[in-house]
Amino acid sequence: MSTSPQQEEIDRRFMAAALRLSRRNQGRTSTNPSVGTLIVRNDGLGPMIVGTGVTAIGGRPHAEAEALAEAGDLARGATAYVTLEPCAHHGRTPPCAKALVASGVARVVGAASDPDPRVAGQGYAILRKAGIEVTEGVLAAEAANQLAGYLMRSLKRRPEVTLKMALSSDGKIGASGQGQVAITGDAARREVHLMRAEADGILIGIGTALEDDPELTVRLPGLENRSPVRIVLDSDMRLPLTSRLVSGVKNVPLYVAASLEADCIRRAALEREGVRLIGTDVHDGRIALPELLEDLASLGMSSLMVEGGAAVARSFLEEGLVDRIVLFLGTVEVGAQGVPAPLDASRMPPGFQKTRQMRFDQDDYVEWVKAG
Ligand code: AOF
Ligand code: ZN
Repeated sequence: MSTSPQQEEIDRRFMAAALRLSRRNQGRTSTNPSVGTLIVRNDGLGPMIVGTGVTAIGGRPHAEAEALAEAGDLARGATAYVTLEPCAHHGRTPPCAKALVASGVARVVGAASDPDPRVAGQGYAILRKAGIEVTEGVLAAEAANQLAGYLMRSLKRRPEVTLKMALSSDGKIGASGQGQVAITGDAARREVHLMRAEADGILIGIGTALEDDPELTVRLPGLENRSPVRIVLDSDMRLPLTSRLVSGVKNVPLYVAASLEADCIRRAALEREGVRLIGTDVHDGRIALPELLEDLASLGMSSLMVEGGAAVARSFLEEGLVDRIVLFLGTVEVGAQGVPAPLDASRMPPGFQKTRQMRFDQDDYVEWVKAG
């Protein structure tokens, strides 16, 4: 059945709302994606939302179950907007496709297809077989962006990697020997914390850990409990037991990725503090990143933010392991003692496309995403 241009517009509007809703639990549902569902009725007075759902913290119940429970009998004859194809498998919860059929919805509008082999088209097929009208692919690109971590982990067995950097007006990312240098303002800092809240992990190198002694937590009012797992690349396990990263381990998990041959006494000391070790291969003093990413994916991480420093950023870029680059361009000048950024803000790396540009007070924000 073909959809009228007016209906297509309505579909895009509600799918955009479902995608916004799905952000609520982004970073808290792994290994499940955070999905949004709206149940919308139109009884002649214009469309009305009668049920909303988002994948629950921890991944279950799924979004559809929540939205259908809220809609109750009002779901009969309604349209369901789902940001991901409804599941078709009996997992820890019954299949959402069957719950949609049982609810009596007349139409399902989906954004992304689910690559999970237990679903992979079968969710939509169950709906169609039951006589439900299905429209797929509405706001597919936006959904792919929103679900990028889940899709990357499902298809490539690694988390989606966002490289985030703050660059001074003279192209520096900090200054050696001076600890943390404020390059951007408060509004940009808050955006970074929001990005952290939506990620599953934040990664830095030992150089940054020693230089800045960061906490790498989310410190936004109301989102303090949304800090993702922290990971330090530290092949020789030099991270001090007195660092803020180690001190905060009771509240937010900390992983140290270290050489399999690193000192076992240091290892025991870190583990006693509650730090978790990931043994990695090291080639020429560098941790083997593809293997590490695979390990992080098997620990359940779908999205990873790489926050510093220059050497780590360069390694991820050189190995083609960056999917998204977020640059905050500050107005501060750092000067000659500064550490040069591993890339030029005026030159987008080949293979990337600009997807967003924003402003946070005096600071510019640019987002580049790997094409394809
Ligand atoms: C949905 N709605 O809200 C989500 C879905 O371990 P399980 O049983 O929870 O299944 C995990 C799979 O469920 C996951 O790989 C993906 O295919 C799907 N996620 N599906 O219908 C949702 N989060
Ligand atoms: Zn489901």
